Amino acid sequence: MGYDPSASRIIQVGGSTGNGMQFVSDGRIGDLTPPETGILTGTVVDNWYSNPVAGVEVSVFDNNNNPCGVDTTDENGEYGFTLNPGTYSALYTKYSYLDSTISNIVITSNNTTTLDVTLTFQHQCDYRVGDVNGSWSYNGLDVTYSLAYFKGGSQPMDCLCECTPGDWWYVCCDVNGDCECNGFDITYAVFYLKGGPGPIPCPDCPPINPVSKEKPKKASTASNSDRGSDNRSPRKYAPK
Ligand SMILES: [Ca+2]
Ligand SMILES: [Ca+2]
Repeated sequence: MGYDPSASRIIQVGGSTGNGMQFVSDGRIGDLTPPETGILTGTVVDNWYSNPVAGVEVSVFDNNNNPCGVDTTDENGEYGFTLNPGTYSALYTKYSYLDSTISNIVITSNNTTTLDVTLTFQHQCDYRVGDVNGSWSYNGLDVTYSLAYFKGGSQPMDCLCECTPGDWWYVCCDVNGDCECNGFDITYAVFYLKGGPGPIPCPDCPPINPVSKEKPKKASTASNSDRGSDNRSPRKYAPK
């Protein structure tokens, strides 16, 4: 295509001749046409603290419910897709959170659609209050076990769980209901064994199945993959 002084729509400088005269494009040149896609991006936060949630699986589906892609939120809770123009839905899933589906997401070419999502946290702590030795009952042996733990012995069994968003600790160790695992629980337990008040769960994460007679085959504790990239040491479990 040569230089056309009558061109009414000068969109893009397409090149240059040796004499300094520039070619112009009328917009029909394929490699200058922007890609016909749009961006879907956003941040996922929890409903407790509005903190970013990492490790959320985001799945996008088209109008016919065909999967169009999967992304996982990063440490900033961010995700993103490049999509053809159209209408989509997105499903957000993570262990310890309720699934969320957003429909009628409209993607237009060369535009970014931002979709920030708040996921509702729902803890999955299945345990017996005070049962730190994994026997599925609470008695003096648990107090002995806790004492040994505080002196460097084995950790409480089967009850490391995410009580509130991002906060993993041994919830079965807390018997005085203050959402901490420490020596006060030993004191409380000794009073209990002498006829004092019974064990109280942390109100943030009482056992999800308090009447079950049997210990769950797979304890409530999430697998490492469920925990995603959160490798922080569990808080609130160290003796004080
Ligand atoms: Ca026990
Ligand atoms: Ca406590």
